[in-house]
Amino acid sequence: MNSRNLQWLEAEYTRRSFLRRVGGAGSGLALFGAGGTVWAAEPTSTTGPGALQETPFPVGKDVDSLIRHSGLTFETKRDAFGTSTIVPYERLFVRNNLPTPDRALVDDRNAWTLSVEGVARPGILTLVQLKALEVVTVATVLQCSGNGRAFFEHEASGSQWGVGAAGCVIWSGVPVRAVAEAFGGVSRGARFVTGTGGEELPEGISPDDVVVERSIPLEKGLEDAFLAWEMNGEPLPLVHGGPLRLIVPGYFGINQVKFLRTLAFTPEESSAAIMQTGYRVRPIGESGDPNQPSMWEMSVKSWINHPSGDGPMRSGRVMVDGVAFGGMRGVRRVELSVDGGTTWQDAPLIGPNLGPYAWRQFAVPVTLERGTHLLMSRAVDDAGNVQPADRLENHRAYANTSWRDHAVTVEVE
Ligand SMILES: Nc1nc2c(c(=O)[nH]1)N[C@H]1C(S)=C(S)[C@@H](COP(=O)(O)O)O[C@H]1N2
Ligand SMILES: [Mo]
Repeated sequence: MNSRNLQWLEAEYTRRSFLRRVGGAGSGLALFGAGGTVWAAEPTSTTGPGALQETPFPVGKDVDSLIRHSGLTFETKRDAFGTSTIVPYERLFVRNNLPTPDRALVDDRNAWTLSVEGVARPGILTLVQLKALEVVTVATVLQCSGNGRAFFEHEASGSQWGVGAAGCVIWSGVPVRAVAEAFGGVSRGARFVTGTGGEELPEGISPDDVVVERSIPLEKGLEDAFLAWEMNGEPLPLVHGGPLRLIVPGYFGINQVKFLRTLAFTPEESSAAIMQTGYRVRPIGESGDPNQPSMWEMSVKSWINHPSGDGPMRSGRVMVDGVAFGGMRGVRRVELSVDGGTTWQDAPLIGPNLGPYAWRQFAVPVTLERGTHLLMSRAVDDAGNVQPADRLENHRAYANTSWRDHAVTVEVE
């Protein structure tokens, strides 16, 4: 089997949660059987005006700030990012390939164990022990590979994310390098750092078909990847991978393995489907192949958050704001167009610079007269790379950075 299983799982989950909601056959059905990790066991948020009793938003999420694509995928609305750089837990997007593990996972965080392989002396460390090794605090953009998929035209399967499968978050954790050193150093021949998620896997399917296991180049892993237990000042929430998660600054979301159980220094990339054939950039209609580019490094991108284009506006002065990031490097500047990309003006960066992996926000006041306006932003990274006008067409609709696609249409009355 191949990575199609992941889509099957999501579709199957959505079907079953629907059956559960309407109380028909399959009511209360556990996707993975007894003792399994069942989304149905996840407490749901039912407060707030937009809350629906039967919509399983992860606990504590602000239902008015999120778009629910499925029981496993929640997107931040364009107008819910605000202008203070960090996206709080309540508004941060969620993307799970598998059902979120049971809350029991975070009952005793410090007892969580991490198995370390491909080092001189393989072994296990508890979270308490990891916390005593070394600590770094880093702000990064967490972004799903499929963010911007909704703007592709070939009807790629998967969540139809607009701009909101992304957020800027501050993490604390221990460098991968320090963990390797604690076990006597990386084994000879290792070329990758491979992280394995801690979800319970369904029976009767080969683990490789469903496990969330990803590899990144060893140099990157030793340079600045780390294992995080804290997010935005709080113990890492369960839906975001608590108790422990791999963070690879500047890389796409899929590499940020949640519920990290194993950290291995390996000679080859993981044999998991999501590494071998999934998360590969490939021409439309072609199947996944290990020779195609893997979804690793992100590149320069920006978009406008306000005005969001939802509903008509009054004519006059309006503050246009949005976010910009370089992916693997900082942002040099951002430009704004209010005439569909014909002319551009400078969009000053506001707020703190939290390092090359964080996003910057920009804000520029403009005056909009009555009529229809097409607004867009275009960022340039520290190396001079310019955000492109057009997306790279690809089968899975990944890595959309097109400034045209991310434009907002504003009706002014
Ligand atoms: N263990 C595990 N890690 C995972 C996933 C998952 O399903 N399981 N999803 C990945 C994907 S595709 C993305 S985009 C990010 C989403 O992170 P978030 O849910 O914290 O926003 O986590 C990644 N890490
Ligand atoms: Mo993702």
